[in-house]
Amino acid sequence: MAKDNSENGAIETRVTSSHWGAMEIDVQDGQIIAARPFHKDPNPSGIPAAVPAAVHHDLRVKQPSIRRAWLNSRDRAGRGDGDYVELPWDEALDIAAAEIERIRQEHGNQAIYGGSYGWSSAGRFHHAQSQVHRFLNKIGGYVSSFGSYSTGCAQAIMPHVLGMPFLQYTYDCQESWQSIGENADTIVMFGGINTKNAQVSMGGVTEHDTADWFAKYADKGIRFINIGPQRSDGIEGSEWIPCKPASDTALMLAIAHVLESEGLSDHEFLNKYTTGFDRFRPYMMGEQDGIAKTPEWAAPLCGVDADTIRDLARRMARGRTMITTAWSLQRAEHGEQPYWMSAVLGAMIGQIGLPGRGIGYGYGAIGGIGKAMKPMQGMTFDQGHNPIKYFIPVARIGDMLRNPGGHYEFNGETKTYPDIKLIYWAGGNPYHHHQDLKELHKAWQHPDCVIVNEPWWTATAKRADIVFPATTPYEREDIGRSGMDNYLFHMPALVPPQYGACDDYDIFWGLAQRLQAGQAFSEGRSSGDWLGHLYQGYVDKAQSAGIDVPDLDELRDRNWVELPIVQEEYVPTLLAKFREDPEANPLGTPSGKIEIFSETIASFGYADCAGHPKWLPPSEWLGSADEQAPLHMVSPQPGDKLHSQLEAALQDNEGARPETLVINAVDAAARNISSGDLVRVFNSRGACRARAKVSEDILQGVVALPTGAWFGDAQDNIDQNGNPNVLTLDVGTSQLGQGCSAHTALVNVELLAD
Ligand SMILES: Nc1nc2c(c(=O)[nH]1)N[C@H]1C(S)=C(S)[C@@H](COP(=O)(O)OP(=O)(O)OC[C@H]3O[C@@H](n4cnc5c(=O)[nH]c(N)nc54)[C@H](O)[C@@H]3O)O[C@H]1N2
Ligand SMILES: Nc1nc2c(c(=O)[nH]1)N[C@H]1C(S)=C(S)[C@@H](COP(=O)(O)OP(=O)(O)OC[C@H]3O[C@@H](n4cnc5c(=O)[nH]c(N)nc54)[C@H](O)[C@@H]3O)O[C@H]1N2
Ligand SMILES: [Mo]
Repeated sequence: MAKDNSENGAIETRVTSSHWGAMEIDVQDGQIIAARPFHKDPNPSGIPAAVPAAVHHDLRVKQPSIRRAWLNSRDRAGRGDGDYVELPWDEALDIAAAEIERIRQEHGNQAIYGGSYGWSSAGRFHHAQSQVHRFLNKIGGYVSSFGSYSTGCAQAIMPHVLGMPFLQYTYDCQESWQSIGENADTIVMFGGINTKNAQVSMGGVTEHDTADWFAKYADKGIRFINIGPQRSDGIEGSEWIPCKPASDTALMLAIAHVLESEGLSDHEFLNKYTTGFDRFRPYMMGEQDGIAKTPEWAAPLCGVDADTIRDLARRMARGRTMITTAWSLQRAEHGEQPYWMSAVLGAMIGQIGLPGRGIGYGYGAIGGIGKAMKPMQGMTFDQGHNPIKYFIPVARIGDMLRNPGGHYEFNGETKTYPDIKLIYWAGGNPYHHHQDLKELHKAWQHPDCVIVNEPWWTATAKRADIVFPATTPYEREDIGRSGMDNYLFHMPALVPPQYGACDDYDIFWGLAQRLQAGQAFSEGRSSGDWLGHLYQGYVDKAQSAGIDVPDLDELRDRNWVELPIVQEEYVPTLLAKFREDPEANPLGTPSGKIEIFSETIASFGYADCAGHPKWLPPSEWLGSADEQAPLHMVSPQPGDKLHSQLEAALQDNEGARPETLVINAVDAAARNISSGDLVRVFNSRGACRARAKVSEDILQGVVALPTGAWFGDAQDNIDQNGNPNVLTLDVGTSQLGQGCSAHTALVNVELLAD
């Protein structure tokens, strides 16, 4: 942009993209003075308001910083004590490069963990994770990670059931909102469909239209049934069936039992399109273990009475039904089971593959799901080849650091944890996202060195040995484009790099040069050259797909363009084609059908994930609650922000921290707690402060504490800010999925003096 203007007092406004949607940003005298949602967005998120203060905040990492004790004596135990030495870029890069080299020489590249999970920022080129992966690949590779915190468990289980990668199912194979609206009349939502979560999407969604679809459905009389612990998980007007967290599989089994015993299951569908119902049925009917999975059996487990379950089953069988399952259900111990079981339910109802009906996962979890878009190839920065074959399921980082050389099971294989000497993180905040932070912190002492690129002094940056200050997207030029959106953005450098910040690309280039990989990393291109190169590749692909996009100069000029890729007419999904002709279009499972029983999974011999879905209570849930920890804590995504991002500014808002804990009125009264009171949330793993919000809209026995508050100073052993991960359980979902179990945690709450 023309910085000249903005430097003489004039206000200049440009649009840029973010994970929470496009924003219009006002710049004056080299400062961002305001950020508003893009004018084309019908339901914008409130997140942009925090951008100006965050970008210029005093909590920016200002210079390359090295932890004094590590610099002096390579200390590993004091991570988190906050005493850093600021060094010039050249010196800090020399020290980091020398340490990387030492570790490569002494231990090999399999001692470097570069999974570097996290959302970082929108923008196709300056994508921190791609940058760190490319850098590490060019110096000989790194231990990588599989899956995400979002859907790691689903990514492992669902290919066994539906025969395709879970994310392919999610993005390419789900019914569109339009098709659901036209064809369904009953939408049964396990975990709800959360419009607050639909504000966000990887790379951004420009027109947040999820809420509008619901308004249209409501006008048509479509019925929404929200099953879960919180009324607010369903859109307004939904019927709410309160259900205990982690008990959905029991409820689903009971619905299945009703379908089968009342002759409502679609055996024609089961015979033609599925395999293994005969192996599952005896378990469900109680012929195998003597326990019939009836509504009376499920009622005390899930807290839904037997008549309601029966009625629900009948409505699902008679209606034109879409069953949706939120991602949250698989972010819990045994999260494989409700995912698998909801597919079995869908199959028993027999509507899978019909337009707008059947099964869906993660609608509303992020904004783009359900948006019908013509496929168009994107822009991705080539990460190169990783010769190191070691990887971990992403949420097993604590176990890996604790058990070098240890064995563990993952999806049918026995694997070994590598011995990590160096962690390099760019674009993520493990001290926000990982479970059981106190245990993580102990494990974090294991490596010789931790390097982090970060714009702000997050909890993770504060626990690194070397911190490189990274620019934010407002300080560098980039392109914004998401496969789930119909807009394309030029993201201008709105303000100069703040303090001493550098782009991730230049940080890695500086390191690569010192490690004799400068040319391999850069291929002789500056970041400006790379942007042009990536964009040209995109233009070429768009042209061959018959879609007209402007060249880079024109895009710079126009700032944003709307792409003509919204899909108006119905396109049959892979499941629709499978339904049409299962012989010609088999699924990618061993049987070519939906697997209600999986020989493959059965052959793994896992007690925590058998050959068919089962009710397996987790180690912590209301069924195992006791006096010490009587309440189930769910830790949903924050409604007012993206994870821990922009927290530097948000935590300055009056009353914003500690984070708000939603507690049921009966539980609050028993503890003499009123709305606005300061409370202590605690269990045997840790404790944090929170601000109580007393509500009738959460099931008794359940509390909800959103994620995202920066793990703060643990004064008196209490996290002052309210990060739920001081309380959560760090176990894999099962030996099969090894996903994160964030929603599995029992806690207690008590009043704190203000
Ligand atoms: N208890 C509990 N825990 C959870 C969950 C839960 O439901 N409950 N959910 C989990 C899920 S689904 C997720 S996805 C994770 C999210 O966890 P994360 O993705 O780790 O969270 P973010 O706050 O988005 O972290 C991104 C970091 O990147 C930084 N960043 C932004 N732009 C740049 C850049 O250009 N360069 C660099 N170097 N850094 C940048 C940001 O400042 C921020 O610190 O949390 C997980 N944790
Ligand atoms: N505003 C905003 N939106 C976001 C994000 C953000 O940080 N901010 N993060 C994004 C990311 S990375 C992801 S992965 C998605 C996550 O999307 P989801 O996984 O769908 O979201 P959550 O908010 O974790 O959970 C939704 C609800 O599930 C309910 N729930 C928890 N456990 C259970 C259970 O056992 N059974 C039932 N029936 N319900 C349960 C809780 O009441 C919770 O409010 O959200 C995305 N959207
Ligand atoms: Mo996520």
